[in-house]
Amino acid sequence: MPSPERTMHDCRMDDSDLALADAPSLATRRAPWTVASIEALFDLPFADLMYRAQEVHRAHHPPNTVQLSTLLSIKTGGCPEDCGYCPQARRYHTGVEEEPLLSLPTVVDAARAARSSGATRFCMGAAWRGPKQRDLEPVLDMVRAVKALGLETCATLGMLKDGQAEQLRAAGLDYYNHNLDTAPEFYGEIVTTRDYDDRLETLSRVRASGLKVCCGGIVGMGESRHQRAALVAQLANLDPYPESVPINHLVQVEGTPLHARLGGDAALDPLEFVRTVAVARITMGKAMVRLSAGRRELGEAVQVLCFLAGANSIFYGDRLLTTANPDAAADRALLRKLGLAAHPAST
Ligand code: SAM
Ligand code: DTB
Ligand code: SF4
Repeated sequence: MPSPERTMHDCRMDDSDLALADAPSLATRRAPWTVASIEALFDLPFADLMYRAQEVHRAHHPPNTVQLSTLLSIKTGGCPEDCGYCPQARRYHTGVEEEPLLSLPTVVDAARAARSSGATRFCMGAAWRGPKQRDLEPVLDMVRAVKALGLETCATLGMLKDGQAEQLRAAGLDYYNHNLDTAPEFYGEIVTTRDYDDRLETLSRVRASGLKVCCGGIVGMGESRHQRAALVAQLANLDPYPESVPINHLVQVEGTPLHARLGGDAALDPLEFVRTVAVARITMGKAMVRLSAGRRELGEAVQVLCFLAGANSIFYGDRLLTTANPDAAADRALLRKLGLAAHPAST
């Protein structure tokens, strides 16, 4: 049995209790990560942290492969929520116009194009608080069609009601993305139109439906290191932890409250972002750790450190949802330079 309180030494010796983490069906529940033990990881000398992350990464994943995932905003803008980072919230003046749900052929064309340029995963995002049943029906058709192309499928549509996760799964969805975004104690400073428990409730519906969970957060919103550790603790203590963990760097968009609050400049030392990736890798060894929003702003050198820290997936394609992503050609060149191969879907 792992001890209830993890120490740095525990982390080193048992690497997140691999044996237990690998067998979630065992009756034994994993001991929870304490925020203090995760902060101790953050506090390691940088080289030691990277070494530890590499050890865990190589124990669970091919070390020189990265999954390419393409995002498509299927329903852009006009969102009623007030997430302080988000350019799609109706109440902020960010220049993002509300658009209707994309048509099925448009989505299929985009998915086909993504597949032709090498993506093996396709994630569909909608600027909804949550889907109404009449919204969900056309999305189910999109999921069926994208799945039929042989792509791994992911969707992020907001909060789900009873039965909706099951419908998505039956249509062929592999993963549902729903981020916790930040530490519970900081959440209320970023979003007020829902609370942390609402997020956790949707995550438990997703888990119960048999869908795989994609859940991560955003770094660089003015949170403290303690709060970054608390976010990772929340993620790593989900039982089982998410199969997919997107780590976003805040993209500061003019017109959002966070842009006003943080002044538009990089709010965070980039090495702190790298540390967050490494700590996510160490605490969630088997997960796909996705280097998500903010790669353009981070630049190549920091991205390389993120790969060394255990990131093994990127969003690939010239756009995220509404903001710019590195050019696909530049990404291919970067991966080639590093000897990183695109790897196939894991489903
Ligand atoms: N509306 C749904 C929801 O909030 O769950 C799904 C779409 S929402 C845009 C998906 C995720 O994008 C958010 O949870 C957040 O983590 C991320 N995101 C949104 N705006 C961002 C920004 N400016 N920088 C970094 N990540 C962002
Ligand atoms: C995730 O964690 N990040 C992606 C995806 N899941 C849906 C979204 C990033 C959005 C960045 C801001 C934008 O482009 O609108
Ligand atoms: Fe809406 Fe999602 Fe943006 Fe929040 S993050 S404003 S819920 S689209």
